Amino acid sequence: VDLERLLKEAVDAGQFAMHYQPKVDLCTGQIAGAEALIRWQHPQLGMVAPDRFIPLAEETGLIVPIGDWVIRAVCAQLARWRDDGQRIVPVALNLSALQFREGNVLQTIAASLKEHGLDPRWLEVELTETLVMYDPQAAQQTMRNFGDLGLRISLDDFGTGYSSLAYLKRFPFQYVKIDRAFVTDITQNPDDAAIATAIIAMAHSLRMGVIAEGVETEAQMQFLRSRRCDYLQGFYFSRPVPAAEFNAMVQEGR
Ligand code: G
Ligand code: G
Ligand code: NA
Ligand code: MN
Repeated sequence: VDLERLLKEAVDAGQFAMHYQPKVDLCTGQIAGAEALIRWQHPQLGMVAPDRFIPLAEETGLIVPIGDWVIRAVCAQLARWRDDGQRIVPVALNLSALQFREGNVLQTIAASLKEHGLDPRWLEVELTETLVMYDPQAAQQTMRNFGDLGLRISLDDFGTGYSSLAYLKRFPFQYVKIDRAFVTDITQNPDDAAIATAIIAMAHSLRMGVIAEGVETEAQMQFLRSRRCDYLQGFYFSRPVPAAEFNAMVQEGR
């Protein structure tokens, strides 16, 4: 199949949807936020995994219009929940390198927030270590602009790329996300346990919150809690789910 051609049509054809994965506060056990993750439902191909089409979208530049759609979709969803009188929590978007470097992503976000009368604190962005380190100077300026708008920024996939600890100090991140690679064997592998523990301590001394990704078991959750990790995200609590299901979880006070 010519996936690129199908991907080009997908935005206009309304084939994308956002799913939401809870971020859980390890002190209260409550849902404190969500990561928004795109899903592509093609009429013939069925569900196409993001791992298959996000890299293609990045190569072809289609990530810019798709990313703009994501921003508008998440803002519209938050506004709909708010207008329905629902309790809402901050939602984080993933930004790709191309969007971050070339798109008018900041203007798109600002316009979308304004259109819906949304306070910027309801929207967060996740940037990967690799994206930030590609051009640290430019990234720092762009991130300042995000900060000026009132958005909080997470450093995604921390520990898997080449990041300089000096940059970590200089960049305005509010959260660090410990990559799943260190979480999977955290209760069996002393090296992974040591790395995760060190990331938490370092982030806290730099006044950043810590989110552990890919938490799948009670034992991993207990370990992270004992090390004072702030939030967990992972299948242990919930997979990424459609908007209605996510909202139901938030309203139940889970
Ligand atoms: O659930 P998961 O299979 O959703 O996501 C796979 C990969 O696709 C992850 O690396 C994730 O960061 C990326 N991804 C998911 N949704 C988006 C999105 O809306 N924008 C971008 N740029 N990447 C996304
Ligand atoms: O790359 P990024 O961290 O943005 O992507 C999040 C990815 O991790 C998504 O594909 C999401 O579905 C996946 N994910 C979330 N929780 C878990 C988990 O507990 N285990 C595994 N294996 N994947 C997870
Ligand atoms: Na992410
Ligand atoms: Mn990640």
